Amino acid sequence: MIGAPHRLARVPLYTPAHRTPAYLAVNPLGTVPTLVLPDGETVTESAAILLLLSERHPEAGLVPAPGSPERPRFLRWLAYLSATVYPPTRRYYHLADHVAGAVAQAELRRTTVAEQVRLWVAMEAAFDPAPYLLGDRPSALDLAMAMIARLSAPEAGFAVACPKLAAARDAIEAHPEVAPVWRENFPDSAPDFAGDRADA
Ligand SMILES: N[C@@H](CCC(=O)N[C@@H](CS)C(=O)NCC(=O)O)C(=O)O
Repeated sequence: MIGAPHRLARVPLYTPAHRTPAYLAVNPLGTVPTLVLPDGETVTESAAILLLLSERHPEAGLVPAPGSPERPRFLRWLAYLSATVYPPTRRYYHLADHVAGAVAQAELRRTTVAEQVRLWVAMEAAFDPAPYLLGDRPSALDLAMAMIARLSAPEAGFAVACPKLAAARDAIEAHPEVAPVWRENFPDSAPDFAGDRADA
């Protein structure tokens, strides 16, 4: 959406190529995304990457300008997604990092899914997308929300619990500049994806 020149290096997660010494030297946690700037500075944390890229390319209009009426809402919910929704989203895929044993992990899975639903429902109540979260223009908030929504536990039934957010997610995923990227990274993001069903 910004159109700036870049080189994309794919880090296939959950494969032997994941957590190689070479990648851990760039990002010690081995997570994605990581942005390496032309001067060699490394930036992790998706919210920081979105803010930095938007700051360096204001012409893309992906972040409401300081002082604009949309700015507080944008900052609040970007931080919410990053600091509050992302942790249980990631935990769901790493239960064994938190507790040992099948019984404890099943219980943690259940409470993690319930937490995800509670957090999404709170965000759902705060938005009336038209069609994007902040109105008729897409913003970095849509990208952050759609990305984390796609990673939500299938049992959380995101689209059923949060139809307004799901509509905004569908709008940004259909954006002509986003759709090809999404298809490549989230091949299951078709409308009939099982993750959209509460009973999945
Ligand atoms: N706080 C980080 C979280 C990044 C994160 O957890 N990324 C996931 C993929 S979306 C990941 O790398 N998972 C693989 C792993 O944790 O090993 C951010 O906001 O960018």
